Amino acid sequence: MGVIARYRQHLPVGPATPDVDLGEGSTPLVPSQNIGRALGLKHLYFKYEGLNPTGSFKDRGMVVAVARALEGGSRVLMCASTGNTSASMAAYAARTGLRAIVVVPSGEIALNKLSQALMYGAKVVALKGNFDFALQTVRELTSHHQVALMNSVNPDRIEGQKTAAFEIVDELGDAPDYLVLPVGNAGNITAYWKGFREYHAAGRVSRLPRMVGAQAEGAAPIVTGTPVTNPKTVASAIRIGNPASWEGATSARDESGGMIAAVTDTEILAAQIRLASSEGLFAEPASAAPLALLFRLVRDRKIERDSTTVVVLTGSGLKDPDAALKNVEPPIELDGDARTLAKVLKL
Ligand code: AN7
Repeated sequence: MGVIARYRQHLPVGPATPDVDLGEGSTPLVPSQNIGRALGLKHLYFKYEGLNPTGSFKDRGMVVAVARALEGGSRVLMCASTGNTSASMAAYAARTGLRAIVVVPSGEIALNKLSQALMYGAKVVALKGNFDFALQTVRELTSHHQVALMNSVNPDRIEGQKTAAFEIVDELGDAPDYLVLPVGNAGNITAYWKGFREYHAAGRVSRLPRMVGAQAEGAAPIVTGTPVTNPKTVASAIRIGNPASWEGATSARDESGGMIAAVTDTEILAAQIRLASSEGLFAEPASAAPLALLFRLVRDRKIERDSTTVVVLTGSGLKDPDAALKNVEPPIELDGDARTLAKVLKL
């Protein structure tokens, strides 16, 4: 069952909305086995969004936005993307027979994300410039042509993405104390906050979580309070200098008593390896940013031991193996038999 069927009564869909479904959502909320204990946190969970059909959380919002675009008679979909949005949009367009055009910053997106968009049959334009320029260009074009804009400035995207907050509550029985997630274009933090508030208004939770957002130091406009002209980080998914949902992010932060802070690329890559090698969870660099921030908050004693914390792992590590492989030992090259193998392994 996809998110539309599971949360229909909370979404802007009606009897005339087409049934679009790739089985997105219902991702595992994995209790930490090792990191929580090492940090002294009793209730640490990972929301493993990399298990969505195209490997990131984007599918939750995309399924709703594509269903609504179909309902409204759109034939052509377009987005700017650091990779995951384009992969997701291309998949749902393929599924529904719509044309997909994706605009990505040339040379700036992970190869596996690009291969997804191409395999799903999208027309891919690698535009010179960064993501912010790509988004500006796509917004301008879609305002003059019969092409549906599928970035998270499309409110249907936010509606679908809020279902992740519902799932966490439905599983834990209440909202967590802290929800920690990466912030790029800031649609997701906006969506989670909306989801928690809606469940609160419906009496489904007794409290609201503190929303904690992580940006990369070289791409931290919300932390510094000014757009970044030339954003830089290893986490290409959140290499964004002027987030479209800036205000949604600061509202979520301020209304929840949370924070948005920056972590360095070194911290991100260290958190990514630790997550993979001590929990068996491989997430892309952007998804490791919130874990890196959590390490720092625990060190600074900003999180209580008995609090419930959920870290959102927004995308699969398989999306961008190149970024990860720079930090692990390469395979042992061997030309030999069982005896030499045993010797090399010191068994
Ligand atoms: C893995 O695909 O912006 O703050 O164009 O792919 O809601 O933007 C991706 C963003 C976090 C940030 N983690 O979420 C795109 C794009 C991963 C991501 C984010 C992205 P937002």
